[in-house]
Amino acid sequence: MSLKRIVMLGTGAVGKSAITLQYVSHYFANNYNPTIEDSFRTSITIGDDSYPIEILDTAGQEEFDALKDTYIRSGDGFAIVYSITSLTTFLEANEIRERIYRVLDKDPTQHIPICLVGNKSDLESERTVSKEQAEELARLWGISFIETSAKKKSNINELYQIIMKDVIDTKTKEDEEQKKLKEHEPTTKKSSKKQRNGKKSYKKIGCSVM
Ligand SMILES: Nc1nc2c(ncn2[C@@H]2O[C@H](COP(=O)(O)OP(=O)(O)OP(=O)(O)O)[C@@H](O)[C@H]2O)c(=O)[nH]1
Ligand SMILES: [Mg+2]
Repeated sequence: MSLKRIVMLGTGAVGKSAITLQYVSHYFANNYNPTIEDSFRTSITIGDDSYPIEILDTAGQEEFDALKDTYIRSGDGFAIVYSITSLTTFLEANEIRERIYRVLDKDPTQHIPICLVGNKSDLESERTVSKEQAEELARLWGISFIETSAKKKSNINELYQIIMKDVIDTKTKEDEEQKKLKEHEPTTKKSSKKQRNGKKSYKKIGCSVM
C-alpha cells in the first residue's frame, strides 16, 4: 500500500505535537512551542503488515492557518484533537470536521477516517469534557473516539492504530465499489451493441441515448 498521510488537527495547545512526538520519538516535551507545520515519516504495524505513514502536524493557532487546507487535501486519515480540560477546544471539533468535509469535497453521508481525540487524560482533576459526551458526539458523527495522554504515553499507539485501520477499511470499501462499477461497464456496452443490431437505426438510438 502506498504512503498514507495522517493529519493532526485541533485548536492551539491541545497537544497535537506532544502526541505526534510521543509516537514518533518517544518523548514528552513540557514546554509549549506553537507549531507552524511539521511532518514526520514512520511506519505502523497492523497485524502482520507494516505500512509507511506520514504524520502531518498542523498549526492550531490561527495566525499559522495558511497551509492547513493543503495538508487536509493530502490526508488519508485525520485526528481531531481537543483537551479534556478545555470545553472550548471540544466545541471547536465540529468546525474542524466540517472543514475536512468541505476541503475534501465530500458529501456528509460519505465516511472519512476521522478519530476524535480527547488529550491530557492525565489531568483528571481539571476535566471539563466528560468521556460520555465525547463518545456521544463521535457516535453521532459515525467516527471513532479515544482519550489519550501524551504525557503518560497512554493510548498513543492505539490512536494511530485506530486511524490506520479505518484508512485501510475505507480504501478497501472504495476499491470494491469501483470494481463493482467497472463490472457493470461491459454489460452497458453489450446492450448498446445489441440495440445497434436491432431494428432501430444506429442514428436514432444514438439520439435517444444522448
Ligand atoms: N498534562 C499534559 N500536558 C500536555 C499533554 N499533551 C500536551 N501537553 C502540554 O500542552 C502544551 C501544548 O502542547 P502542544 O503539543 O505543543 O500543543 P499543540 O496542539 O501542538 O499546539 P499548536 O502547535 O499551537 O497547535 C505543552 O505545554 C504540552 O507539554 C498531555 O497529555 N498532558
Ligand atoms: Mg503543535
